[in-house]
Amino acid sequence: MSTPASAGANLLIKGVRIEDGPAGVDIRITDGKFAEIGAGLTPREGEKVRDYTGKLVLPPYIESHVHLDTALTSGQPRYNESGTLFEGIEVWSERKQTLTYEDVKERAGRALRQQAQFGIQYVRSHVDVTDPDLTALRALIDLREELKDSMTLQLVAFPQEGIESFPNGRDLMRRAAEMGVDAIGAIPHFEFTREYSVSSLNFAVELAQEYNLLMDVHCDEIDDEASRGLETLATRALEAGIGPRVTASHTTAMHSYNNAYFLRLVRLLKMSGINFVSNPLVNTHLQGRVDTYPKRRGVTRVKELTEAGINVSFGQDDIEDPWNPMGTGNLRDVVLNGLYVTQMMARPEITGSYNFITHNAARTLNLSDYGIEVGNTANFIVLDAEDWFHALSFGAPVLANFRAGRVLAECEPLARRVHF
Ligand code: 17E
Ligand code: FE2
Repeated sequence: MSTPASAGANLLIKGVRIEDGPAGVDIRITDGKFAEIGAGLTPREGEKVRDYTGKLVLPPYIESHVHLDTALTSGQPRYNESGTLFEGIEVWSERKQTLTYEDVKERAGRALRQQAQFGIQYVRSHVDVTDPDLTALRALIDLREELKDSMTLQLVAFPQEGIESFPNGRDLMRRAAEMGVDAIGAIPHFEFTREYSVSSLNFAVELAQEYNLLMDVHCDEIDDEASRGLETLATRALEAGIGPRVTASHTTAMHSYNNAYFLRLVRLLKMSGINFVSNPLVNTHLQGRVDTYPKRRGVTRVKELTEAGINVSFGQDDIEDPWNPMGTGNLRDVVLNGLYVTQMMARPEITGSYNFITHNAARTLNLSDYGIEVGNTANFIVLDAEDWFHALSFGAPVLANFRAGRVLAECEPLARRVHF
């Protein structure tokens, strides 16, 4: 009798280090769940064994911020010449005119498989809903269902061209909520006026509460130090008591805030309990574009937020689209760039940095059943390195990406030879 695809495997993993724990640990997986973790476990009958002696095991990577509807469209119909966020939005608006259901599904499916190769299993994708036909959303809702045994996809109703500033913007957001998104978005810095910025956030918070959805707002993604969407979002989240279910993405204006304002703000941010996603790779590319010299880096204050005990994760944002000509989905590039640009280069900051794309991101996504613990579903990755420091520094490949004990994606170790 053949086993159904969703049935979990029985497997013994030998000789690994789990996160920053000791080396030489074995992991027993029974019916697709972590059953036993310890040294010197012996194989049972019917159990497959994989010897990964000396390798690193982590929980799967989580992509906490990407735009799958725009992925793999770079150059269509033209390239973003200026490298600004705003030209990217114009280019995408042109590409949107030719969007089809099949087109979105094919590109997003390709991007997701690329992500799986790099050790990702959970993806939060923003989906542009400023489209009267909601084409991308229909495609991604179907893809979320079709791939659910392999990848966990969260969808955010993202009003790229505004809620108050786009024709029928509120209605489109409401239709998206009805269709079954996981989270409500907003884009306060792109609305025509401050009044619209505030009212769009009020509307988004009310909609999220009405449909009991998470929130993830593109918030203050601009080098304007006067962009103040974040304080409104955090205040509404605090007052509604939904902070841990709310995320502020990008918040690049925080880079330019004066320190006195930031000091006042950080108290509110802590009280609210909201999460942050920084996209350091893409925002170092998009921000500072109207500066001469010095050019601002435009990355939010990850170090200070982290030190204040606020949850921050890292995202890729874009895979070959109008906002990033490059980008593979490989989060290692994002973490490496993020550490350098935020100057989080002290030893514990480097060795703990996998949290930006694992546990911190799990908190942002409000995931349960995540992590290498007895009783959880056996989702994990194996890296060709002895520990995270070396995995990050050398860009170690993900040898295998396991979901419920089954291999989703794998590759051979790199064979390097030096001839001197
Ligand atoms: N749209 C937006 O408003 N900001 C971004 N960084 C991307 C799309 C990628
Ligand atoms: Fe984004």
